[in-house]
Amino acid sequence: MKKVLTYGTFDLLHVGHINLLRRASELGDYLVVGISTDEFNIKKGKKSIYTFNERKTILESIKYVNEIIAETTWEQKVNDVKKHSIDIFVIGDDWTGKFDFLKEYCEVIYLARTPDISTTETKENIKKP
Ligand code: C2G
Repeated sequence: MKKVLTYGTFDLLHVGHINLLRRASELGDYLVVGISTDEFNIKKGKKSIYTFNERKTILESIKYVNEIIAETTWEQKVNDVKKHSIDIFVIGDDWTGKFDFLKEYCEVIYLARTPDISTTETKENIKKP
C-alpha cells in the first residue's frame, strides 16, 4: 500500500485545497493529512477562522482523506514519515524546495497550486462591501 502525506491549515476549505487533496490521493492508496493546530498556526503567522477540531471534522468528511494527524511543529515531518511508513510527501509548489530534506526518507512532490483562490482572498472578498 502506497502511503501519501501532506500538511496544511485547510481553513475555510476551498477548491484549491480539494484539488491538492485529490491529486495527493491519486499518487497512492492512502492519504494522511497533518492539520496545523491552532497553536501551530500562530507559529505559522496564521489565525484560522475554524478551530482545529472543526477543520479536522471537515477534512475527515472528504473521500480523498484516509487519516488525520495533528501538525504541532515544523520538526515533526521526518518522524511522521517514519511512523506512518510514508512513501510520498506532497505539498503545493508555494513550498518548492522547503521540504527537500525529506528526500532521504520518501519521495517529495510539489504540486502546482490552484490559481486565483486562497483563504486570505476569500476572507477579503467576504469583507468587501
Ligand atoms: N493550496 C493549493 N492551491 C491553493 C491554495 C492552497 O494547492 N490555491 C495547497 C497548499 O499549497 C497546501 C495545501 O493546499 O499544500 C493547504 O494550504 P494551506 O492550508 O494554506 O496550508 P499551508 O499554510 O501552506 O501549510 O508544514 C506545512 C504547512 O503546514 C503547510
